[in-house]
This record gives sequence, C-alpha cells and structure tokens, in this order.
Amino acid sequence: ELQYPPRLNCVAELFEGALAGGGAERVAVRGEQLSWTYAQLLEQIDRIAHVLRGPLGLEAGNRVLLRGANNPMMAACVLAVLKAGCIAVPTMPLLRARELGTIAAKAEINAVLCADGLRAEMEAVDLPSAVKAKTLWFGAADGGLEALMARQPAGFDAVDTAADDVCLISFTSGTTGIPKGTMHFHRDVMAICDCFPRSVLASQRSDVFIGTPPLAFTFGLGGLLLFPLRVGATAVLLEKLTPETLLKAIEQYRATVCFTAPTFYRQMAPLADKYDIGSLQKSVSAGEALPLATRESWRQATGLAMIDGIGATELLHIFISAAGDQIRPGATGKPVPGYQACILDYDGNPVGPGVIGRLAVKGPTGCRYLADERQRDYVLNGWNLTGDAYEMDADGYFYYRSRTDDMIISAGYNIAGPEVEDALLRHPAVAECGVIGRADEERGQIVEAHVVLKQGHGASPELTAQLQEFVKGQIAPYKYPRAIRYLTALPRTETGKLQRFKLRTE
Ligand code: 3UK
Repeated sequence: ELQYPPRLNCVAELFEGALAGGGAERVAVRGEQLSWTYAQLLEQIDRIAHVLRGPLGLEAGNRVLLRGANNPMMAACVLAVLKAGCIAVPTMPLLRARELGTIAAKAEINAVLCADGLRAEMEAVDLPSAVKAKTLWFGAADGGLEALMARQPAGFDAVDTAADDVCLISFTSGTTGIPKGTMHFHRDVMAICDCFPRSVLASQRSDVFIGTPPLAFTFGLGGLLLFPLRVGATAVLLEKLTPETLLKAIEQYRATVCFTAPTFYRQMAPLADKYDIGSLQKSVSAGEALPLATRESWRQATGLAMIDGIGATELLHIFISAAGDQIRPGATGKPVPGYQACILDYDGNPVGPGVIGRLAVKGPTGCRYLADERQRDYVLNGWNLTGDAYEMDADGYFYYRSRTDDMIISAGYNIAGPEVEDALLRHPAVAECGVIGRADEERGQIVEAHVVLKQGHGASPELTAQLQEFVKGQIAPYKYPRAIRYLTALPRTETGKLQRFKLRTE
C-alpha cells in the first residue's frame, strides 16, 4: 500500500529524496545545450516559481498552459508550476492554434509559459486578454522569462498543497478526435514514481534515462523526468529525435534506460550495430501494441529483452508490464504491483482465462475527466475501462488484442488487426503496416492491410499475393488481408500511435 501524507507537494517530495546523500551535485538534467545538477535545477525551479507567484500574480490552483520541446528549461517550468501550487497543462509541441485554443478554453487557463521556438503558433491562439497579459516566453534571445528569473530571490518554499489537490491536467493525444482533459493529484505523481520504475525497472541513482515521448505526454513526463527525479538519476532531454540520433545519443550519454514507442525500436533495430549502445540496460516500449516481431528483432540487434508496458493518460502511466524473466512473449505482462486488472464482458461481468473482453484496471491512479460527461464510460464501479480488448491466461498474464472498437468482424469471425500486423512485419519486404476492417457487403468487413515497404522493394500484384500467402502460413488463414494497399508512410500521432481512423477514411 502506498501511503502519502495528507499535505504533499510532489516537487518538494521528489527533491527531498533526490538531494539526500550528496545528490545535489549529481547531474539532474542534460540537454543539447546545457546540463544542470540537482542544485542548479532546483535553483531554476525556485526562480520560476517566484516569477509565477510574484510578477505574474498567480495564485495556488491557477492553471498554466505549458509549451516547449523536451529540454531542461521546459522541465524546470513544469516542475515550477507544481511547486508553486499551480496546475500544469502541458501541450504537445506540434499542436496548432485551433487545438491549443480548445485546450486553453477547456482547461480555463490563467497563464502561459511557452518556448520562444513555438511562439508563432501560440500567438495565433484566441485567448482572453487577461491570459495574454500573463504569457511569458522562455529560451528567447531577449529572455522574457529568464530576465524576470534573474531578478528573483533564490529559494522558494513549496506551496503547501494537499495530496489530493490537482497538479496536472493532461490531455489525451486522441487517436480519434477531440482531446479529453484528465486531472491528476500530487499523490498520483508520487504513485506512478513508486510503482512501475521501482518494481519493473528497479531504477537507481546511477541510471541515465533517455527517449522520445514529449514531456506533454504523460509517458514522457514520467519516464523522462519524474522517474529519474524520484531516484536522483539523470534525465537526458533531447529535441526532435530520429531513430539514428536516438541511437547516437544513447551512445554519447551512456544512457541505461530508454523510453519510446514500438515503431522507433523497429526502425532502430537494423541500425543498432553502427553504434556502441552497450550502456543500455532497459528498453521500455509503450503507446501502442508491441508486435512480437519487433521484440524479436530488437533482441537480435541488441541482446535486450524489451519491456512492454501499457499505460494511459487517464491512469497517468504504465499499469501492466513485465521485465527480465517475467516477460512472456506476446503478453504485455502482469499488473504492476499496486494495480489490479481483470477482463470484463460487455455486461460488466468478469470472464476467465482465454476469453477476450474489456480490460479493467484499478489502482492508486485513475481516470478523472475534466468535463465529466465521459467519466461513466471510462469508470465502472471503480474500475477503469481503457477501451482495450485483452485476454488473460491461467497464470495471470495479460495479452493485448486490439482496441475494443477496432476489432474486425469479418464473415462472423473476430479478427484483431495487430495480430495480422505482427504476421506481416515478419516478411522481409515490410517495414511498417496497419491493418483495419473495411466495410464489405458480403462479409460485413474485410481485413485490409496498409503496408510501407522497406527500401529496395516495390509494390506489385505478385507481392500482394506473396504477402497474403505469407500471412496464411502463420496465422489462421481466414485472418489474411483480402486487400493490401501500399503507402510511403503510416499516419501517426506525435506519440507514435497509428491513426487507424485515417486509414479507414482513405
Ligand atoms: C494504447 C497500448 C498495447 C492502449 C501511455 C504509457 O499510451 C499512453 O497513453 P494514451 O492515453 O493511450 C492509451 C492507450 O494506448 N497502449 C498504450 N500502451 C500500449 N496498447 N500495448 C501497449 N504497451 O490502447 C491504451 O488504452 O495516449 C503509455 C505511459 C503513459 C501513457 N499515457
């Protein structure tokens, strides 16, 4: 059981641990341009917190929209907002003015901290004049925020918040449409730090965390900032990573833990032998299903057993996972200690092993939508329904099948797209693929594959026939893709998730 005191400011709590035992002089965050020790990061946070409560005139509970690429200053801004007793509303760097306007209005923001590099889009957002007057830019040559910081005193006493005061409003990236705001408490932040990284990663001070998810995505906020802070480790925060530059950065920074999405591992695997990534011990994959084919190619390339983990913005971070000898091929894993999971049928009754149903999760974190109209769709009797179709085995391992609304029903058969994708990914010509159900008069739906070919391979009717035979040779023949389309790239969100709805409307 996780127990936190009733008065809790998560940033104060995180630093108390990180600074203990000579931690102050250890490197907390490393960016492309600069690195800060824990003492230096704390000083930046305290100066920003003073700016928020002083010149900017914010009060506890005020909401601050945050925008920036992954770097030390962006990290300091997020943490300062929490330390000052305000609520962070981080936004994805690629969002456009209209989407930002929706988020700003929904979250009823009071102020904005935005990286100068993202200024143009932010200035195009239709905001109340009171909020415009409380907008500060950081990382600019003429230093808006930095100039104010320089005039603040050192040292800021963390605002005395309650453990169940909201500190974060995180918006879902929305593979389907309108972003939903989810609220999280100070104790939720501590809870995710004390669950997955402790029991699955066994992370320690000597760890160096690296990866791709934006800090505005809770996968990145946890994995690339909060988790390293909790144990006094180092967070490497880099902007605009590609598979090549991530491999290079792992080598350069001697990273030990990597967080990214399956598609990144898939693209890194064939390049891995060009870099010395011997420092890497843990490779965490989340955001979407990890195909067995990807797990195997990463293992072959690096010798590492990938740590799959399913998380959700609603639950803040990863709640089912497995590492080391606990890994079972094809399974996401078991509930992370602290969480419980079960499979429910469509009437809400639990089903036993071997039956596909709706994944339900309960634990120290859970869904609290900002506007609660969808709350009752996600939470049933205290169980969070993530919208995923899962199956459990007799040993309590959980196997992802598909999103519940992505299950393909063809001629009466239930077919999970990811299983067909895994089969296709094993073919030497296939780089990436996405499988959907296409409406069909005769069969209701047919399995349709969207395939990106590896370099040196061209689309042809012969290849289509070959891929179809290839799938039939691996999984039940009725699951083979009756239609195959070739694309040069798959539509993905900023977080690496396949946007199946875009494949459907093509
Ligand atoms: C899907 C997975 C299969 C699944 C997230 C780690 O992805 C995160 O949050 P989102 O709100 O999406 C949640 C949905 O994404 N998914 C995520 N991981 C897996 N499906 N296997 C996986 N390993 O449909 C889930 O319901 O964007 C991931 C940590 C924090 C997060 N917010």
